[in-house]
Amino acid sequence: MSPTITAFKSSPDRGRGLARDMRVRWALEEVGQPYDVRLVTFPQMKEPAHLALHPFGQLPTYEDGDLVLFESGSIVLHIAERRPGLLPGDANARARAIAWMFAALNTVEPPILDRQTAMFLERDKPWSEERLRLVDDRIRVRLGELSHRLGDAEWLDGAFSAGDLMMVHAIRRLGGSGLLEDYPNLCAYIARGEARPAYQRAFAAQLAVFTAASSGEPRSQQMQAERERPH
Ligand code: GTB
Repeated sequence: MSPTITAFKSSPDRGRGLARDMRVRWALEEVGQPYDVRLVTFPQMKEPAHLALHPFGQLPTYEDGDLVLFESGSIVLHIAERRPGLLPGDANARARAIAWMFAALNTVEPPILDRQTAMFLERDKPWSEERLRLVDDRIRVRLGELSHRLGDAEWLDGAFSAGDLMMVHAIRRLGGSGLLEDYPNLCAYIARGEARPAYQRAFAAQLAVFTAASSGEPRSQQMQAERERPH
C-alpha cells in the first residue's frame, strides 16, 4: 500500500509549490516511493476527522498503515530513513544532513515565516513597515550566513540530502521578495534543487491539483485571488 498525504484542494499559493506538502511530495519522488494524495479544504482541516490526524488542523499529514505523522520535517525524515536517496550511509554524514534539516526548519525558516505574517496579516498595522524592515534584516543575516557556508559547493554537505531539500524549499519562498538577489550562490542553489527531476515531478503534481481546482472558477474570482495571493 502506498502512503497517503494531504494537500490543499485549492492551495493559496496558486500552484507555486510553496505549501508544505511540496516538500513531502519532493522527498517521496526523490526516493521513488509512490503515494496517494487526499485533498482537503481549509474547513475540512478543522473537522474532527482531520484533527485526529493532525492536532493543529494543518497539512501535510502522512498515513501509512498504522502510522500517522504530521509536521513536514518529521514526515520527510521518516521517508528519508526508510528508503535510500536522501540520507548518506555514513553515520556522521547522516547526522550532519539531519542537522541541516533542523537548521532549515528552526533557524532559517522562522524569519521567512515572520515575513509572510508581516506581509499578509499585519499590513494594516501602523507599525507594519518598521516590522517588515526588522524581519528583512533578520532574513538577510541568515541568508548571508548560509551563503557563506555554502560557498561554491553544490550542496550543503557533500551529496544532495534531505537537508538540502528542506533548505531549498524554505528559502525559495523568498522568490520575488528581492532578498535573494544579493546571494547569487543561493539563487543557483535553489535553481539546482528546482532542476532535479524529482522536484519537477512533485511540482507538476501539485500544480495539476491547483489547475484542476481553479478551472471552474469564474474569471473575476481568479483575478481577485491573484491580487490577494501571497508573494
Ligand atoms: N510546522 C508545520 C509543518 O512543517 O508541517 C506547519 C504546517 C503548516 O503551517 N501548514 C499550512 C496549514 O495547514 C499549510 S502550508 N495552514 C492552515 C492552518 O494553519 O490553519 C502553508 C502555506 C500556504 C501557502 C503558502 N504560500 O502561499 O506561500 C505558504 C505556506
